[in-house]
Amino acid sequence: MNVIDERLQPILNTVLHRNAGEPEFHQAAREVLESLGRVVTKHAEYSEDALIERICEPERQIIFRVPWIDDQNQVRINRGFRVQFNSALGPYKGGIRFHPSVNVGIIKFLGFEQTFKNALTGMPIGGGKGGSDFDPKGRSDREIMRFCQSFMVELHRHIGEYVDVPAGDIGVGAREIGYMFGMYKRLNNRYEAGVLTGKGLSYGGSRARKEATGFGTVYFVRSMLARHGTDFDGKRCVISGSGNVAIYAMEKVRAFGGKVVACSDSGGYIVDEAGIDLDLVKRIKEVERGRICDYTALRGSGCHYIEGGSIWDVPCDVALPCATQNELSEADAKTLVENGVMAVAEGANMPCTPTAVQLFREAKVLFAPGKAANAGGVATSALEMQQNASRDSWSFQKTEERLAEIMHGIHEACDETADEYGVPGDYVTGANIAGFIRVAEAMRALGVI
Ligand code: NDP
Ligand code: 2IT
Repeated sequence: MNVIDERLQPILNTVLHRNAGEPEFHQAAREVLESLGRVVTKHAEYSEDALIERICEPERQIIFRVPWIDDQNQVRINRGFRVQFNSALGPYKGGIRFHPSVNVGIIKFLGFEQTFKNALTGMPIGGGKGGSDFDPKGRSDREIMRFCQSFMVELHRHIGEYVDVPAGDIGVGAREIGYMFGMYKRLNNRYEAGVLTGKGLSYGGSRARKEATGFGTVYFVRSMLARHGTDFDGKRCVISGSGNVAIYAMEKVRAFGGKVVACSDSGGYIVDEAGIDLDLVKRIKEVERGRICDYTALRGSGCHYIEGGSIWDVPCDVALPCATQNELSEADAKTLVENGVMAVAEGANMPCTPTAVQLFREAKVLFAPGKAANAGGVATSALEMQQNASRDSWSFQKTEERLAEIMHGIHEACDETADEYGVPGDYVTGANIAGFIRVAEAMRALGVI
């Protein structure tokens, strides 16, 4: 575990005390604070006026009841959240997660990470996150619609194009965004396209938004590999998850000449040495909303499914955890290192445990933290806002070119910041410091609010 600067320890103590029982938020705050010792040494002004304490405290936290009626006519109750973390750089911006594990601590960690991630994109967006402990698995389309509508009946009071702009995350894609946008439009009686991003293309969505997070992660890895004199050509890749981020990461790895040999869902993982058949994964996950275990029967011979277990047992050159927080443990990191992994990039938010990250660092594995590597999704959301505000619609090519530029810019910012602060090659410290400085500069200008 890294040591934390003695000037920052009291701030972490306050976070731990004030947010008792929220381990994911503690973990995210500790990681950022561990990076900031070097900054307060060089720039005493950033620790004035309790700026760092303020950055660790969400501006607003909203918790609400979400009643809905299932297909058996039973009333169900879930809990909804929106944590509006920091609006120094722009309206709060961040996804909505529907998963039974959601609680206020998880949404807080995601909103905190989002603040620095959004700053790294260089776009005018603050940080926020929302969600519900609603479990969409096995729910009919009508149930999903009624849930999304009820969720928005409360959420609509707190969001807006200039206030807070939600998008998707785990369990929330274009279908859910469509139902939420429909209810928002009805309640407000205005076509405010820029209130949500990740919309479908038929009603104001951006081309390349669906692909953006996965594509962006792979663009980031390409820059990281190039910086170290190599590329994706012929590399074996393992990508966890088989949702939005994982699918489009697989697509881009393949386009860059790499071979994806394994992917997963929460039930287990598949290994296909010939290379994962992406069209089949898309059919199973995007069309049939099925399980990854269905892959083997549909694909025929040459592949196998392992129920449970760890996908990180599969040897690879590049590992991209794209499922959920803390899915890659210290033991997994050890296995990856023993199997010769060269680069690891977090497509998901905080998928590697702190001890796993430490192990990668010690083994000199190239490691890209989520707030840098997966920022392509939210960056393209900001491009969607830009298109909505100008009543325009860009081509796929133009949007993807902007995404590629932004990802390259994030890579350069992390790399140069790491050099400047005396930790060359440390993308974690580079990302934390570069993101922090952008937020801190704006907060200083805006006074104590
Ligand atoms: P999806 O819901 O599309 O896919 C999530 C995938 O991860 C599924 O394969 C799911 O399996 C698996 N998964 C989810 N929770 C768990 C769990 N507790 N244990 C094991 N597997 C799990 O979500 P996304 O692809 O959008 O999101 C994946 C990650 O990327 C998240 O960390 C998210 O915060 C992050 N992210 C997403 C962005 C976006 O634009 N969507 C942008 C930046 C980051 P199963 O179906 O079995 O649950
Ligand atoms: O974690 C994330 O960056 C997202 N879920 C995307 C947020 C967004 O507003 O597009």
